[in-house]
Amino acid sequence: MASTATESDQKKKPRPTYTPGPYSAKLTPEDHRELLLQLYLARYFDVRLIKEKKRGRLRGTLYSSHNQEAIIVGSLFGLKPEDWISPIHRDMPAFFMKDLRSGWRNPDRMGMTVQEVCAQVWGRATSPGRARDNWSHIGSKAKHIIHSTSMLAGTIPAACGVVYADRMNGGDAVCLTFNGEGSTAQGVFHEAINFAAVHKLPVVTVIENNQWAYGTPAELEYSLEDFARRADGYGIPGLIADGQNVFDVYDKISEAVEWARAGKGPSIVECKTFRAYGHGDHDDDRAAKYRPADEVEEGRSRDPIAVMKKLMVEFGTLKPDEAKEFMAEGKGASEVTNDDFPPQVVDYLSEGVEFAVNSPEPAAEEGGMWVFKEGH
Ligand SMILES: Cc1ncc(C[n+]2csc(CCOP(=O)(O)OP(=O)(O)O)c2C)c(N)n1
Ligand SMILES: [Mg+2]
Repeated sequence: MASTATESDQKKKPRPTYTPGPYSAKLTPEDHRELLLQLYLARYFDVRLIKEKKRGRLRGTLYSSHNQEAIIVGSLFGLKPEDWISPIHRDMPAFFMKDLRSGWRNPDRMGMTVQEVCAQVWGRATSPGRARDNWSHIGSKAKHIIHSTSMLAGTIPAACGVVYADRMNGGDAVCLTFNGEGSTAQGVFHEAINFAAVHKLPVVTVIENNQWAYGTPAELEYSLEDFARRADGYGIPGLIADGQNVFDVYDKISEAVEWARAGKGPSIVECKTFRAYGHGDHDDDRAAKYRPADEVEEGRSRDPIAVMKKLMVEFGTLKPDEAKEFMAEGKGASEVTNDDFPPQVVDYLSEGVEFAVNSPEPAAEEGGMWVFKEGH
């Protein structure tokens, strides 16, 4: 491309490729650094668990959020501690990343601990569900996290009830529900959002459009390109965010959250992304057959960590040399090592992993307990 600017001119005037929006423009350099660390943390959770499984210390299916971390991090960052969330199988880090902004080791933080979440993944007696189920089937009323169900879109009606009650009690909490684009075809998705729209409930529905629902491509799930258009049918706003860009996610979700908190009702925010691997790790080999290799390569080409580093360098909040440190971006679990992550990220998650590995399994006689009221 022809350009009259010399190289030194360009160095003097770095041009951001992305203009911060009304909310992200107010983020401080410290916020940028925290966001980047959180992206690393979400990624490290993913690759560490895959490594743990490969070395035989972990059993059960893993549902990777690799390449989708900017959605988790960017959407949680703008919430107040008392806001509610309902993560699903793709958002496992969200359970311990909620309210991380108030201090990773803050005992009063309104999020689950990394120990609780790891114990859940390992199916140990110390997990919130005492190993009755694994992965995302957890929640915490105290920390304002709606218990995840296996029924896709099933947490949206629960979210409606939670915020309806909160409003009646004089609260102003917002609930962020996370959903894959495939789940938007569920009947309950429509019923719940219609209810939220009619009652102007503060429910923000995040659609993580990763282009696939198990083996079904997006074009066989919905006849329009933008899943945000689902909002039109309910007369509510439908926003679209670049799901690889944490700043854009933060902006669009913050706009939706402010709208909801002001009493204007629900909205949908579609975050466009790409599912980097199989539906779960049991599907990795099959997914490589049903998805064209060039589509996968293209889908993984905008790693959210790399996108954020590039923007931070352009904004002047990360030095070019610093951007070359901790090169986790673009690497799968088998290529990446602990040296590719900031030490505080490795240390923090390792505390959770070691807690889980050293926790006991529940006693066999617990198996029949708490199904019916004990003692009857
Ligand atoms: C009501 C319902 N139908 C089917 C399933 C089985 N199932 C679990 S995840 C999944 C695909 C979900 O795709 P999407 O909503 O796009 O989320 P993604 O996995 O891509 O993040 C399916 C079909 C389910 N859990 N609930
Ligand atoms: Mg999907």
